[in-house]
Amino acid sequence: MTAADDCLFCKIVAGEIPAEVVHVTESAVAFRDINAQAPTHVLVVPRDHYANAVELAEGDPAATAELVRVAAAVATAEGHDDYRLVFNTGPGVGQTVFHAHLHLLAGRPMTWPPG
Ligand code: D5M
Repeated sequence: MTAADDCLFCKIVAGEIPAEVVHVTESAVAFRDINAQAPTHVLVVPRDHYANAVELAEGDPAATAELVRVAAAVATAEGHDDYRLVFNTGPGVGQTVFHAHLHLLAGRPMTWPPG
C-alpha cells in the first residue's frame, strides 16, 4: 500500500482520522462526506495514494473500476436506483483533496449542468 505524507484521505484509509465508513474492499474504502450535498453523499477512495482520478486510472485501472463498483453497491444498499458519480479533477472545478475520490450523490432531484 502506498500512502502520502499529510494526505487526509490516506489517514482516513489508515484509520488515523475517524470517518463514517460504509463499505470496504481490498482496494477501496467508502465513507460519508463530512459536508454532505445530498441525502446520500459518500466518497469512494482507493487505498493507495493517487492525486486524482486520471493518475489512478493510469496507475491502477482495476482499482479505478473498483471505485465505481463500490459506489454502485453503496447506492443500491441505500435504496437508490438513480445517482450521480463525480470525479472533481483539478482545483479549477472544485477538487480540494488531492487523493483520488469518487463522489456518490443520491437521494434528491439533481439538475444538469452542475454548478
Ligand atoms: O471533495 C473533497 C470532499 O471531501 C469534500 O466534499 C469534503 C470532503 N471531506 C473533507 N474532509 C473530510 C473528512 N474528514 N471526512 C469526510 N469527508 C471529508 P473535492 O472533490 O476534493 O472537493
